[in-house]
Amino acid sequence: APEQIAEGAWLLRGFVLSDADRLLDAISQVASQAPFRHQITPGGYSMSAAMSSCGEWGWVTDRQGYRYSTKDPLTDQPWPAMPDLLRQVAIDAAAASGYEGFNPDACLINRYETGAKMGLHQDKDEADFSAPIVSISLGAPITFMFGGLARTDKTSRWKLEHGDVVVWGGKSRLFFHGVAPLGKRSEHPQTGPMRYNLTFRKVT
Ligand code: MD5
Ligand code: FE
Repeated sequence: APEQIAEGAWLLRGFVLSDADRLLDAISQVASQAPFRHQITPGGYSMSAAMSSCGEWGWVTDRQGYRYSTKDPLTDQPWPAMPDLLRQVAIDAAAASGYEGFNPDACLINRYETGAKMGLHQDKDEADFSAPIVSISLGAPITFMFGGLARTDKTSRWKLEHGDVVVWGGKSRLFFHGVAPLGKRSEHPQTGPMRYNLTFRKVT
C-alpha cells in the first residue's frame, strides 16, 4: 500500500520488484543509443551522477544552462523512444497514488556509483507542475533527502531501495530534494555498486 511521505507524495515500496530485470534491460537498451555521461553544470562542475534520457524530451545541462531538449547533444539525434514497459509502470504507479491519466513525455535516467550524490534542488524546468513526477529506484540503496518549499526547510531522510517507486505531486512537487552520497558498502546483486533512478515527467 502506498505510504504518504508528504502532501501529495507517496512511497510505493517494492512496486516494480517483479519488473526489475526487464527495467534494467530497458535501461541498457536506452544507454546503448544514448550513453550515460557526466554533464556540466552552468557553474562549470561535472555532475557526479551520470545521465541519459528517453522519450520526447531529455534533460541537459552545460555551461549555457539547464533545459529540456528533443535531441541528445552527444549524438545530435533524437532521444531513444520511451520503452513501453517504462511508460506503463510509470502510469500504473501514478494511478496507484491517485494521479490518473499521467502521460509522461520524458524519462531521465540517473546512474550513481560510490560517492555520487545530488545536492538539494527543485525540479522546475517543466512547463506544467500539475503533473506528478514518478521516480523508480533500482540497484544499490541510497538515502533520499526531502525538504520543503524553502531551501532552508528541515529535511527528512528516506532509504530508497531496489524496486521502490516514489510519486511526487500536488504541494510536494516543488519541494527541495536530493540524495546523499552513495555509500561505499551500498550494493545490489544485480547492479553491484550502481544505483539507477528513472524519473518520469510531463515536460510540455
Ligand atoms: C534521484 N533525482 O534519486 C533523484 C531523486 C532528479 C532527482 O532529483 O531531479 O533527477 S528522485 C526523486 C525526485 C525526483 C524529482 C522530483 C522530486 C523528487 N520531487 O519533486 O521531490 O536520482
Ligand atoms: Fe530532482
